[in-house]
Amino acid sequence: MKKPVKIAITGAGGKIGYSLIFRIVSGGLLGHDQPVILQLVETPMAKQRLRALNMEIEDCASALVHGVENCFDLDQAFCDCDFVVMVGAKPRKKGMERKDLLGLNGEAFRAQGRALNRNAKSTVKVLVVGNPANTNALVAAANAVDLSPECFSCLTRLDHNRARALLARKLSCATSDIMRLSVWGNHSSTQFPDLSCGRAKEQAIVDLVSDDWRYKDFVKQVQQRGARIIEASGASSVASAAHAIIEHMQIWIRGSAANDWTSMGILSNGEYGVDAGLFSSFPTTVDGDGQVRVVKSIQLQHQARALIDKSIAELKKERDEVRHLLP
Ligand code: NAX
Repeated sequence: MKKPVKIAITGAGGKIGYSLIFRIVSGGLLGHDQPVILQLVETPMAKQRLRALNMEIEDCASALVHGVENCFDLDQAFCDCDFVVMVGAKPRKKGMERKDLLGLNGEAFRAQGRALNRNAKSTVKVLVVGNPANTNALVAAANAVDLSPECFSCLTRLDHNRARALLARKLSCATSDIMRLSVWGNHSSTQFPDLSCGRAKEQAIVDLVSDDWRYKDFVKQVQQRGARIIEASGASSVASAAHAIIEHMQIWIRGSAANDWTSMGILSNGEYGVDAGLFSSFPTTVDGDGQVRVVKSIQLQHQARALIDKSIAELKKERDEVRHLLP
């Protein structure tokens, strides 16, 4: 057996936490030979829920679980962590503006970024899921002043998977036949799912669909998939989000598949004209050693450029609203 690794999950007592944790417990994230120590991070209000979760984890009798700690203190939560999945975030309540939510969650992510800085390993991989995920990632990474921003990413793999599944259905092929999709910008309804380099069974997807479908129906359906789920179930995606978290982390740890890429929210260094310093989704590849790289040389048509610019404008606005939380 290998040495256990420490994984902290914020918002562990919530819905995504419940879907995610048991996949980790059963080896679905790091493999069946990798023991884990789980740091379950929550607000004190969720104490009772964590107690129930602890009993259920224990009742799995998993040989992989070498420890479970309930953490209400951030220094304890992130001490020597190898991986952190930041799911915990407050939902938008009635009467609250998006700006209020940005500020409220931004403060929590500032405290978490500072605590990561004090306690986590310098090699830690931190995935931000809680919304607004890109801007929360920006706040956490900026406040973890001694950690490399490359330690941070935010989740857009769910949007990537939604785009893949939609195309597989449209083109009557398997999702594994669909490759090289890109999600650009914010994890919000302005995101731009892009199939311009996409391949389906070795054919260029642009040759299989009309431009009208590509820039209107496809984009809209992916952008609004989350809202459709809320309409149908009354809550945002849970199991598909947990699945996307697992895939995002596995790709980040083991590398992306040869000839394919993924979508990840990462710190922009100005690639494709995205303002440096924003956390934006890009098409990315990951080396076997976990090094994330933005896919280069994609030719953006003017429609694509306009859609990306719209999402980046939203990210800039969000950044301006949390500027007081940035060091
Ligand atoms: P839940 O409301 O079920 O769970 C959230 C949990 O976080 C609660 O238990 C709460 O007590 C805890 N929490 C809140 N603030 C915290 C803090 N400062 N520290 C620690 N814990 C804290 O929501 P759930 O359905 O699990 O969704 C969690 C977040 O994921 C939401 O912000 C949601 O919008 C976001 N999502 C992001 C996705 C993405 O692709 N980036 C997709 C799925 C999901 O919509």
